[in-house]
Amino acid sequence: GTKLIQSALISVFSKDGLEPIVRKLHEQNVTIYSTGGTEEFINNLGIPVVPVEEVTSFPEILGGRVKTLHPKIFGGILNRQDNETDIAQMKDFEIPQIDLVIVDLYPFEKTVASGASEQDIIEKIDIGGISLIRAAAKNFNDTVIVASVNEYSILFDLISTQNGATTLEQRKLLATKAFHVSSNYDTAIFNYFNTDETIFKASIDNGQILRYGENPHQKGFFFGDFDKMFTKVHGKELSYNNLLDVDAAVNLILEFKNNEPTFAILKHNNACGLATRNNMKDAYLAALAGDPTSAFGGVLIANGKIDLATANEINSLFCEVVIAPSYDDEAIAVLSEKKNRIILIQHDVELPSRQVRTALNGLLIQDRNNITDAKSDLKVVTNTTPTEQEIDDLLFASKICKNTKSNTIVFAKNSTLVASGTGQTSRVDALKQAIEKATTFGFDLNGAVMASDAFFPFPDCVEIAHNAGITAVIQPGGSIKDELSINFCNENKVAMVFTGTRHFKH
Ligand code: 93A
Repeated sequence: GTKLIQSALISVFSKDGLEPIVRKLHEQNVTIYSTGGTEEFINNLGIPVVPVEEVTSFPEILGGRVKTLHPKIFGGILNRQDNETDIAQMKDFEIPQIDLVIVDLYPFEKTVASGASEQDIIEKIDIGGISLIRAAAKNFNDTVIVASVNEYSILFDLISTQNGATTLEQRKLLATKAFHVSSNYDTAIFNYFNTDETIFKASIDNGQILRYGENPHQKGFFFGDFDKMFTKVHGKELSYNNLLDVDAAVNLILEFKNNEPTFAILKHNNACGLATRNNMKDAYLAALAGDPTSAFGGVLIANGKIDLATANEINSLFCEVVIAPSYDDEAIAVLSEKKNRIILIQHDVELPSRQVRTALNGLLIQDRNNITDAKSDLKVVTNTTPTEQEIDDLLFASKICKNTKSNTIVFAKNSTLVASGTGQTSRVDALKQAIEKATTFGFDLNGAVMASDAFFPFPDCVEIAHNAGITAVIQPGGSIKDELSINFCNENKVAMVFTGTRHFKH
């Protein structure tokens, strides 16, 4: 429950911001213990302070390396106030109670950054301070820890408005912040020493060493629990690129989890074929027809069981990986005829809710894009309304679009990916690529629909699409020039729906 601060140990490297805190503590009659430089600072403010040496009956030694490291100090911080043995020992050994610990650690990172010598840097590895922080944070049940200047304002409020009373919840929050400080501090020390790649290797015990990274001259590792997501039935070890493709495939097929039999073929993380049919073999054949050239060496994924008939068809294709939730035994036997082909059984496991990648000298983290456009999200913005079939195809195309590299344009017709433009620097280029591909593989675009991952800044896309035969369009909307695209569609009887959701993927 609630505890009152009646005593405090203050040991700070930087004295900045300390004065108002010390004055407030003094106002509340808090007994203050302190180390060398901090004690001198408090003394100079004319505020009474007890040197730790007086508590420990031991001087600061080894040039300051040992100041607070003493049972009388750590006993005062770590004792449990509801434990009878602790209470008795506190009495026996004349250990003073310490309710609050304020620490500002030796500036290790700053010293490294200043280009100081190794010996100077080593001297700035704080031992006593980090121990004080960890001890007080561990005992948050009884002790308040302020491990950084950033928490001074919280502390100041506590002493001013609550007269130094703290709740368990407040102490636990401060302890959490304190462990964040201590873990960052130790990480900085590790990073300073860790110049040797062998330590990097040793530190990735939980990571899997891949044959190489994206290219043979790059090292590669995978951190994750592959076996939780898949059972590998057959084939060679997965490469860095295989894993990226499998990731893209799994994300894509998730969109069609509860659909009729759906089959997708991916290359370089993008779908080059995808179709839904009433049986898996037909779905596969339709996916393959989407782009038989790209399918060579691709990653194949099904949303349901792969049976013998499907496996027989797949067998004549050179492909890297086949993924499905289940297989007929004969299907596995057929697919295993190729020695290197990787066959995975996908388990029903949720993917992480956050995505991480490096950027510059740090990380970018974001939530997964977990919005799948649904019928209820669609706002028809044209005079022409899409037919039921077109609506199905628009939503189908949008699911593929969302899982394709931006800028992207996806054409679909009758639950089949007809063609797409992927990863282009302009939307018009993506559109032209899609038209070119559809033409190459003999598709008739009349009556096909178009999905775009982001809005059209100009009406040129709907114009080009209409001329190619597209009759319905799905896009987020939101351009200041939306009206121009809408007008063009109205004049040419093209249906267009807005979703309100952008689906960039970079
Ligand atoms: O050298 S230490 O690791 N040994 C200690 O026992 C110890 N106790 C506190 N450094 C120690 N400290 C650190 O001293 C604190 O973390 C703080 O940064 C600094 C405060 O010293 P002073 O009060 O003498 O300025």
